[in-house]
Amino acid sequence: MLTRIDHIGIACFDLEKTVEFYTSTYGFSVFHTEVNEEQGVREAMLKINNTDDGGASYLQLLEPIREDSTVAKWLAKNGEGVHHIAFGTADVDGDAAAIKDKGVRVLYEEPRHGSMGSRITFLHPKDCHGVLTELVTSAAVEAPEH
Ligand code: CMX
Ligand code: CO
Repeated sequence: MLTRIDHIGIACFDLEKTVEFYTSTYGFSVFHTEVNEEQGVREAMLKINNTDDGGASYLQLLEPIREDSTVAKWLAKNGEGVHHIAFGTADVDGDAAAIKDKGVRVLYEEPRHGSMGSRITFLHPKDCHGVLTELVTSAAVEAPEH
């Protein structure tokens, strides 16, 4: 079951400048930073609020680290902006399988490594009314069977 907005992914050209905007304009603070080699990004997670499922909602600011990263390709085409939304679940495997059964393309056969030890997968934007959609099981709210 999808129980929270886990994060909104925002693609940017310059992570430090974008972090500076979000911290000085809104008063948000950086909760975590990480390089995800597999996804081809470096990122800052800004925590907005905790959620009643034991998780939290974040902004995920993303800067590509390679020219062939999906985010670099997207920035070249669109410029900076909202890149994806992510829903949180205690069971990314089960929810991804159920959504696949409804005819939506799930991009990974097995969930991959995401921020802060989470497990993530993506749904194709063309099957989601133009929205690249991520499913996340955070380490904090992982179901006991996984
Ligand atoms: N949101 C909405 N639509 C998108 C999109 C996005 N973020 N990215 C691509 N599209 C659309 C394109 O506009 C294009 O549509 P048209 O054919 O109408 O022009 C279509 O999807 C194909 O796009 P493309 O530019 O040819 O890109 P690819 O097919 O090579 O890749 C996708 C698209 C979704 C498969 C790829 O971006 C992907 O695998 N994404 C998942 C991984 C990811 O985004 N990682 C970074 C974030 C990591 C994290 O959150 O931790
Ligand atoms: Co994300």
